Amino acid sequence: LLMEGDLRRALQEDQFELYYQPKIDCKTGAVVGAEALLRWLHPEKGRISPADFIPVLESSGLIVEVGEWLLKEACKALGRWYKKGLWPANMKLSVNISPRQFRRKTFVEDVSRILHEHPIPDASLDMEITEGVVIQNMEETINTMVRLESLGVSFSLDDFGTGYSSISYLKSLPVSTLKIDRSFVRDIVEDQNDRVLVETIVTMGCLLGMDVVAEGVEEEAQLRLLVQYGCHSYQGFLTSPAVPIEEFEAFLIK
Ligand code: G
Ligand code: G
Ligand code: NA
Ligand code: MN
Repeated sequence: LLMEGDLRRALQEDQFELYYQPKIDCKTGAVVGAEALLRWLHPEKGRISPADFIPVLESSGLIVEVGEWLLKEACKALGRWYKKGLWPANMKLSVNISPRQFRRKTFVEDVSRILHEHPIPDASLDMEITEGVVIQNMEETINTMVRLESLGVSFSLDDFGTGYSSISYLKSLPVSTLKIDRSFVRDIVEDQNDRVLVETIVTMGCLLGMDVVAEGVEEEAQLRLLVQYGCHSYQGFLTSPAVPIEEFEAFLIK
């Protein structure tokens, strides 16, 4: 059982790490961005999946501190890659923002402070949000997003298609990117229904002027279909899982 104490200690003792997974242009194979993903190496229990510990971070409120650490790490990395000429100014790094973090009263000020302390190229920070962020108060959510946009932050709607009313969010929220959940991508080669769903989501996103990213691409055959549908980019084991910063830097150099 994961205890809050374990996580508090993890934060104090630097047991968290940020891994990076590239986002790849479906047609050209070029790197077009990356997603930062949290990793935890427990001293006794080994690797623990974020799917298991993020809910505990959320319920304990520790997500605020970890989220702040994570944003700083991501901005430091961005700044460094940019200085080294590894990160074109128009490329985006995405961080996942959890509902509790997003809804914190001081979130916009916190982000603003971090961006001042760790300068990054203009418009290079993207935040992946899920509908959990929106569920409480749409007006307040939009207000927070607009204020963050004025700081140069853009938004991706994560896990698209898995929730209750995602389509209404596309209508109301200032999101520039739509991420197709990997549960839809997994079987597109074999499953006609999944093909229809993915093609429809891609078409809708394109017609709305959004960037569309497919998650969980593991095979060439899946990629070929995504290209055919006009999907812009993808993430997946076909190119690379999320990897430690040194490995990701080597990937950028290549
Ligand atoms: O990378 P992996 O498949 O192990 O991630 C499992 C889950 O944990 C995914 O749903 C992912 O969105 C979530 N996750 C990973 N890193 C972060 C993070 O930094 N913040 C939040 N809120 N969720 C994350
Ligand atoms: O919920 P979110 O989309 O943030 O989670 C991304 C999760 O998907 C991460 O845990 C990441 O490790 C995982 N992931 C990334 N690429 C692939 C893939 O090609 N196959 C599978 N099965 N998982 C993937
Ligand atoms: Na994500
Ligand atoms: Mn996702």
